[in-house]
Amino acid sequence: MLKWRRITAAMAIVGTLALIGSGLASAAPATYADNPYERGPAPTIASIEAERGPFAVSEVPVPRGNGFGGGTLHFPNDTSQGTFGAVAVAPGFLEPEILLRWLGPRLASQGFVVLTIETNSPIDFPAARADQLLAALTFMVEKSQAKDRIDGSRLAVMGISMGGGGTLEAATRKHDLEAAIPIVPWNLGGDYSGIRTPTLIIAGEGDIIAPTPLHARPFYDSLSPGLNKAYAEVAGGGHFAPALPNVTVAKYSISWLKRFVDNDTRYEQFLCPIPKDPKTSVFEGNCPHT
Ligand code: 9J6
Repeated sequence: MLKWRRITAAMAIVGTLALIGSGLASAAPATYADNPYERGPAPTIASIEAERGPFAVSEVPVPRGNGFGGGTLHFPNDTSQGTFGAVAVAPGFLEPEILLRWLGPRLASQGFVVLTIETNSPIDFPAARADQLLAALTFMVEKSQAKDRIDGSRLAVMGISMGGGGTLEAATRKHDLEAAIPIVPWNLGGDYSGIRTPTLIIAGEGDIIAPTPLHARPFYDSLSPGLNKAYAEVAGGGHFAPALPNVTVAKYSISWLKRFVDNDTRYEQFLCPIPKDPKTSVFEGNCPHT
């Protein structure tokens, strides 16, 4: 009996020490303890508009194969803060990867591993681009040079034009993606009510190749009412605006990825309430995000 008392007392001491220990741990930076996916300092308008975020990045070419046409892998050099979410980005019809490569370091320097892909064929339609976005994510997680830097449970897709159509198809097929960002999306048909992934559609007000009344707008309207979703139209933006570095595309893409891939609510301020941004001609969405 006495022996058991002693053991119980010893366990109580161990338990107390453990509690003191965890108390000390929670005195460490509150942000890290609250959200293990948070990366980088508190954001500001200047930080989401900047050409580069806080992480130095590396850029390595990826050869054709693995289900997509190769491309460029961009990743933060820092391995001290744990893993990052991963984002695959696809170009549009006839577009080479070089046209969207700017998004690689722009997003990766904020704390993501990014693969800007070349498509198998320049004339691949959106369904094939969806296959390739998903193949690129698998490659990133399983084989890429950055595989050890990636949290394979936090993946996202983006794309321009037919790559945006592919983004919508990829999210329709794969419900465990954390974020989807179709940019000036183009596709035939357009019922995306099956998407369960938070989706930000970025369109161009002056797009005459994928006119918003025929593409981005009905795609957005088809998304489920309960979905975390938003629709941002770049004021005066044409179809090829995203082929050059574009601050509006970048700042809301960074905010959406941070909010939904990293669950980083510090970025909610840039999305909700819906921005009154003179660089956008339309901005809609549901808030607050859940
Ligand atoms: O830039 C894009 O990916 C969409 C361009 C659509 C052009 C078109 O109508 O293609 C039909 C084959």
